[in-house]
Amino acid sequence: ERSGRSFNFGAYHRLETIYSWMDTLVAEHSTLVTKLEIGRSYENRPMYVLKFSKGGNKPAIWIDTGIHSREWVSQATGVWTANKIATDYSSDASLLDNMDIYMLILANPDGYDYTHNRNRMWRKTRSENPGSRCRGVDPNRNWDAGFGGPGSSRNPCSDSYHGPSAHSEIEVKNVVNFIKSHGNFKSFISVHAYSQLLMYPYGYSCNNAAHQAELDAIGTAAVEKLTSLHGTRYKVGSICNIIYQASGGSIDWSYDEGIKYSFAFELRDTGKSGFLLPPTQIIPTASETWLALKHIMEYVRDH
Ligand code: ING
Ligand code: ZN
Repeated sequence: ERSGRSFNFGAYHRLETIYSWMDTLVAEHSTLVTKLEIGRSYENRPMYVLKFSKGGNKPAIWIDTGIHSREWVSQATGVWTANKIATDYSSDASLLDNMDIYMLILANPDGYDYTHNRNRMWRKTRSENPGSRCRGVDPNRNWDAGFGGPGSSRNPCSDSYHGPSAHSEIEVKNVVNFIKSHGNFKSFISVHAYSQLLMYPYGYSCNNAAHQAELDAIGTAAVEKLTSLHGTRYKVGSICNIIYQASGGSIDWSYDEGIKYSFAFELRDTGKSGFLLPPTQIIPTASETWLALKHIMEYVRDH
């Protein structure tokens, strides 16, 4: 009863509902979509990656949503996008003739469950911090890229706590292991909310990345397409220059690993509703974001 046709993409769903929707998606598009478990979370929840592939192991694009649990439009956009890829790209010639797409929709499953059951504003993982009453590490300050530097906190009670060491969080480590063992990712895209930004490295430094001009041009063109749908205005720039200095972020890590096309989105809105974006905005947000994602993915395919 949770088929692609009856699932409500315009609502926020609990973790278990998203897990079971994944199985339906795989069942309905079994020649295109497979579900991989890349590991378990701190609280032992499976971390599922949806692989969209027409066969073989092609150069690949990574998309994660929900690394910060309270940014609900991110996970919801991930669900809509996965369905879009499965339904649009099943039969016709497409991107998937040349590339595979991997989507981690619930990048922080323990946090996501916590935002439904305990605290809607929870951002971090749920790991215990020895010697502190406060739980959790910011999973976007925990990557081995300027780890522990400016824009991250050494206080376990802070929402930007970087953790005891790089990749201390099993949720981060699982992604690192997966990306490294695959070895052929060309693009790494991480989806947050909110602020309406499309960002590229670096966050740990305010110096330009080696490919700054190219990344800026891709981002600017992607955002033009995004805006064309509903008029939503986005800004484009490096993390440090456009939002704030932040060390230990995922796209800085992927970029320094050699994945040139590393981007992070901040979806709607600009603060009116913030993390509590009304569900009526999920489909408009996902639809416009898709135009930007498609632009980046097609560029990556052609370069
Ligand atoms: N913003 C991001 C954060 O982690 C960011 C901004 C993105 C920083 C990518 C570093 C790298 O603070 C939100 N809303 O979480
Ligand atoms: Zn975030």
